[in-house]
Amino acid sequence: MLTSHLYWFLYRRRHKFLIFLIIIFCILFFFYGNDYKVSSETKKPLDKPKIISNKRKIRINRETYSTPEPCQGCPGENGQGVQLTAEESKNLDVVMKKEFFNLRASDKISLWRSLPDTRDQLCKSTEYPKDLPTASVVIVFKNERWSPVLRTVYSVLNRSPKHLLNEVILVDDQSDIEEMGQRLDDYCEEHFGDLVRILRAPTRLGLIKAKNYGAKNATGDVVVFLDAHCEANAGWLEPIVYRIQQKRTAILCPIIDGINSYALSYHRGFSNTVGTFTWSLHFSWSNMFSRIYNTRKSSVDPFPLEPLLLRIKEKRSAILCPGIDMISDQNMAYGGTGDGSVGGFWWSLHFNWVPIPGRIRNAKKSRIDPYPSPTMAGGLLAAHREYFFEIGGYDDDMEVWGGENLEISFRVWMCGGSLEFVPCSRVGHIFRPGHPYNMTGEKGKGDVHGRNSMRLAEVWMDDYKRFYYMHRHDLKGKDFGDVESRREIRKRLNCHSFKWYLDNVFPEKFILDENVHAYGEVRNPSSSLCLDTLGRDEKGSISLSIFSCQNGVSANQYFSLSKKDQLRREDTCAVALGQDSDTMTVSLSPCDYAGSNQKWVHEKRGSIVHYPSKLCLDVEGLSNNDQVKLRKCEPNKLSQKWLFEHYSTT
Ligand code: LR7
Ligand code: MN
Repeated sequence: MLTSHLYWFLYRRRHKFLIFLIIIFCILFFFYGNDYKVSSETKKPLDKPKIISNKRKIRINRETYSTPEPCQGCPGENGQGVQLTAEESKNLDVVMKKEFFNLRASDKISLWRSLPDTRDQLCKSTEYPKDLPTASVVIVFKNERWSPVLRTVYSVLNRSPKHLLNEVILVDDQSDIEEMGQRLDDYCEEHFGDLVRILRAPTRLGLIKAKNYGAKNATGDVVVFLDAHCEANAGWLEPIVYRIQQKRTAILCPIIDGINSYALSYHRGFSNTVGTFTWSLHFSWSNMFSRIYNTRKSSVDPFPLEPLLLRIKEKRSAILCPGIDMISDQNMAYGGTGDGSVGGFWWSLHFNWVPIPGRIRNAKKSRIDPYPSPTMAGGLLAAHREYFFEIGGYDDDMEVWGGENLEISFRVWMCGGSLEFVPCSRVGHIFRPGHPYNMTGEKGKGDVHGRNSMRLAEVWMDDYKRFYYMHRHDLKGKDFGDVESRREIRKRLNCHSFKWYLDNVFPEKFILDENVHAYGEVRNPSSSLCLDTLGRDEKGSISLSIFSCQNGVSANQYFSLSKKDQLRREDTCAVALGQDSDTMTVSLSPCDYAGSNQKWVHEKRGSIVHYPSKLCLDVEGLSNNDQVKLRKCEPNKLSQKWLFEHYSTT
């Protein structure tokens, strides 16, 4: 029966069989014969990078891997942003809400794209020895998408000298995205062979344990961690491994460039500032608002005069300011503003950027030398692989996200190493306003940052952990797991105290109850109203307000009266606003810019006087959420009496 059918098919319908074969061939060719990526979202073919090594029979290795040609004229080349058509922009908000970056724009850009070289000119002419430590690059990912992940990999493979790149290790932290499974394995096997290894986490590890897992499997001399949505820029690796060759105990961070989450444009630096003003009519710098940042189409040109002239030609009515670089008044060292920050922290144990302290800037011999930073952002760093584990790797009981960056920062400094930023190493990172994965761990009722930070405070911060618990009263007495093995590290390495770290590594950090006249809640006893920030974001200027006293449990009501006579918070100082000589209001502005306006005088249970205006803080007629007033001082007026929670005796 079967054979007679076959006979009929082959001999009677020979021409039809031929057509059938051709159709099968076409289908196969369509799926396998070209190398087009398929957009995960639209399922449409996309631009492909020109992969020269495509379809080789031999397995790719360090010798046989060859860098593809850049995709000339393709969207996003040279780090440009990508404009979507009206059609492509339909329901883009749905994509943005899920991914927190513009996946459609990313999918239009070649997996291997050219970037503007954002390094200082001096870096480009620096020559490094041939014989340097090799690097394993560990990239952990959870629910990251095809195009940003592969663009990260291509950027690393193509911008690292072959003899220095040992391998790239991708750690899949149980992603739920289908294309990142077998398809990724196949793609990497075919295009990268031995150069890229994919490890699949046995359970959801969270990024901290996933980084440990990747590093344990690495074999290079140096381990480099990157997020899975980065682009390594020209010459990024040499200065890092070179510095580690010189100093085995240095942990290094490249300078982070910004990749805009809407347009996927690549920008030099990211913590750019714009000029603003305080209501006291002082000029101040403020971090570039995302509204402005997100509309920039391209990165900054490196030449001083041309961009100004060009822009004036385009727009006669524009008044232009060049970005201001700093020249040290001590040793004339030149430092660009793009690299003008180091890592700091809030006592709530969140990371922040702070301007490079003068002492660090002045100690630089050359503007491209690595320079110390008190902390790091967390994602992009390199360490000697053995040293990384000698000082304790990451805390394997920290869950999902957060805290590990400050933990390793405090630890490396306290235990004899250093943390440094490397100006000649630049890596772009897509800054996303949210996370495409579940942020709740199993322990600590899902507050992973809270619990992780408790662990770090308990092990590394000695008594200074009080400031963390001031912000997180709710965590007092809560379970943070076993930290014995982490305390062991501190003992074994004979590490310094946290006080040593504050004194030596971060003397700029304001300590809320040291070198102060008074601190804590600031109460007007007659009304039981207290000074309060109302929880506003304290990065810029905010008004100083009042609210019913919370009896010391609200960090928003914690103020210090410093020995410099500032009425202040961590980074901001109270200043008076307004021109009226009888009443003024008060705001909190960055301490550095507040000038003499920030001086206050107070006696226990007495008034708080704004020194320059001689006016007194007054709550008369005010209620919850009002901005506090400055009025003419009246010696016995109850609404002008204030009491700090604590007065220092020294
Ligand atoms: O459960 C998870 N498992 C993972 O593998 C959660 C995340 N991840 C992966 C994720 O896919 C990504 O590749 O871990 C990486 C980092 O996660 P992001 O990109 O969502 O984090 P982020 O960029 O918001 O977070 C910063 O802070 C984190 C605190 O734990 C980590 O230290 C991140 O590495 C860090 N990223 C940077 O510092 C990049 C530069 C930011 C600046 C400035
Ligand atoms: Mn990231």
